[in-house]
Formats: sequence, structure tokens, C-alpha cells
Amino acid sequence: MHDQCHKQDEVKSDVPSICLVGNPNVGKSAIFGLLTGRYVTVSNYPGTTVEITKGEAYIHKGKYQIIDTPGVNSLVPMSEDEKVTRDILLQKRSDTVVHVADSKNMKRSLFITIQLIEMGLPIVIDLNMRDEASSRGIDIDESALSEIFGLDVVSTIAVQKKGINTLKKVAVRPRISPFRFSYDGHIEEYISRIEPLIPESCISRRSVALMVLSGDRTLKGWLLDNLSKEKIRLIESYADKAAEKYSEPLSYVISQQRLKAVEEVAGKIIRKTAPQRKRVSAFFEEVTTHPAWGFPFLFAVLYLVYEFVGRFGAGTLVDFFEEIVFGEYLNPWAVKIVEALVPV
Ligand SMILES: Nc1nc2c(ncn2[C@@H]2O[C@H](COP(=O)(O)OP(=O)(O)OP(=O)(O)O)[C@@H](O)[C@H]2O)c(=O)[nH]1
Ligand SMILES: [Mg+2]
Repeated sequence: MHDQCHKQDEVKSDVPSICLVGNPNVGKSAIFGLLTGRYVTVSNYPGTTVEITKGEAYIHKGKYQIIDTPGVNSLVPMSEDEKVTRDILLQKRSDTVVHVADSKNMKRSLFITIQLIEMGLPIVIDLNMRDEASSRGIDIDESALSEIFGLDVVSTIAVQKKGINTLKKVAVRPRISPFRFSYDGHIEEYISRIEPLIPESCISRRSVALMVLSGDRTLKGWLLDNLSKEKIRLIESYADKAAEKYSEPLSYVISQQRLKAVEEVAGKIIRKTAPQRKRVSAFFEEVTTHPAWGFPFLFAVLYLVYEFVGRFGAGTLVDFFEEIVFGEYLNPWAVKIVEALVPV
């Protein structure tokens, strides 16, 4: 897989690359910023208006190229952004794919994880936004997740710069997951028919076969560049035949079967805990319900209310409005206006 991948890689460099991939809004760019520092380049992905940010990181004195990719909801692209991310994985060698996952939304993240695993890529899972997950009462069993997929799993809170050193450590020694899950027999049969026809790339033939079966039209250009028209026609005829068995589109059937695998994994790694109360509200709740401190606290609050409403509101503010606002400004102006308009 990698020989062809090296040939297609437009950046002929020995610097290993770390590619950040994940759903939209999960903190990829925040992690990118923490890994790379100041010197980054932003360029449009060839032939598109989609911006790709690249930077450098030094990890254990080694230089790495870090690539920030557009967020994806699936790696069977439905938008130009998603196509760019898929094309980077397809055509550019990634020495590591850091899958940035939103810890509070693990099912959505796992849908991407299993597609990256299917691609046969070297992966590290970064459970970001652990703070938001905890405050919603969501805990993730990191070691169970690591065991299920045979991958390193780290937790980060990018906005607090937490976990970045651990992420750096594991990002330079990623693993290829041995995790496999099978689709129904009919889909598996057509995967095995299409797989041998798929050209080499930076991702597995199985994952490309699944994209074709999902009706991914965005692959056509790449297929035309790498395959004869006859072979493409044969692949397409297999995809059409495979779809005939189902009343729903094959892309939907494949997604449903992936979601089933996601549910199974999610059931083993997501634990609900009591949501962490915000520290300030927890303090007030404790003081106001305390048998000894509750009443003094109540009197303190009543006194403050009296001071604010009784003295400041009814005294100072009323005097200010009566004497200054009305006495000095509004009343004299109103009298002047009336005198000017109504002849006496
Ligand atoms: N609470 C919390 N917020 C985070 C964390 N990481 C990132 N954010 C915030 O989440 C928002 C999205 O972060 P980005 O880094 O732009 O996410 P992204 O994955 O690059 O988003 P796209 O490029 O749109 O796919 C920003 O407001 C970040 O400040 C985290 O660990 N905890
Ligand atoms: Mg981003």
C-alpha cells in the first residue's frame, strides 16, 4: 500500500506527517495550535476553495509535519470539505492519523473511528473535550476503548492545554488496529469482488470498495486517473447489482451496519456518572441548605436586599431622580417647551 502511496504523495519529504482528523468542531484546530506553535502555512487544497493548514512540530527532537483537516461526519463524502479530508487520507501518506474525538459525543466519533480503522491507517485516538463530557456526566473507559481497538487512547482538554504531552508521546508511535467487523454476507461478497479491482492508494482497498458500494461519486476522478474505463464499468456494475437486494439505498444499509458496530463499542466504553456541578453553584447549594449556616446566610441575603432596595433604591436613587433628573433637567425643560408652544 505504501509504495504507491509514496509515489502519489505530492510532498516528497522525509519529514513524517501527523494528520488530525475528526468530526466538525471537536477541537482539531485547537490541538493543531498546541502542537505546532506559530509557523504555519495555510493553502487551498488543489482545485478547491477549502483551506488546509500545515505546521511543524518537534517531538523528542524529531521534526514532524502536522496537517489540520476539515471536519467530517463521514468518510464517504457529502460535501467538498469532507472530500478534501478523504482525498488527503487516500492520496497522501499519513505516518499517524490522530483521530480527534469529542468525548461528549462518542457515538458520532466512533462512526469515524471505525472508518479510519477500515482504511488500515496508523491511528491514535485523542478523546478531547473531556471537561465538557465530565460536566455532562459522561465518562469514557479509556483502557476498554484501547483494548477493543488495539490503539493508544489519550485524553485532552485543548482549551486548558491538558494532555498534549501525552498525545505527543503516543502520536509518534501509532498502531494499525487489528479490529475487524463484518457487514452482512451479501455486502461482504461484493466487497471481495470489487476489492481486487481497486488501484493501490494510501488506504485499504476494502475501504475504497465500501466507498464505491456506498455510491460515492466523488471517487470517479481518481478512479479514471488510475484505472481503465472497462474496469471502472465492471466496478460500477457490481455496485449496482449489490444494491438491487435492498429496498433502501446501499449507502444507508452500510451506514446502519456501521452504526450497529458503533452501538456495540459505545455500550462497552461509555459510563454515565453524576454530572459535575459547577463549583460556585455547588458552594451556594451547600451553604444555603446547611442546618447551622442556612439561617445566617438567609439573614445576610435579606440584609443585602434591604440595603439595596430600601436604602439605595428607595433612598439614593429616588432622591437622585427627584432632585437632579426631574428637578434640574426634565421639569425646567418641559416648562420651557410648554411656555414656548402655548402662548400665555
Ligand atoms: N471546553 C472545551 N472546548 C474546547 C476544547 N477543545 C476545543 N474547544 C473549543 O471548541 C471549539 C471548536 O474548536 P476547533 O479547534 O475550532 O474545532 P475543529 O475541530 O477544528 O472544528 P472544524 O475545523 O470546524 O471541524 C472552539 O471554541 C474551541 O475553543 C476542549 O477540550 N474543551
Ligand atoms: Mg478546524
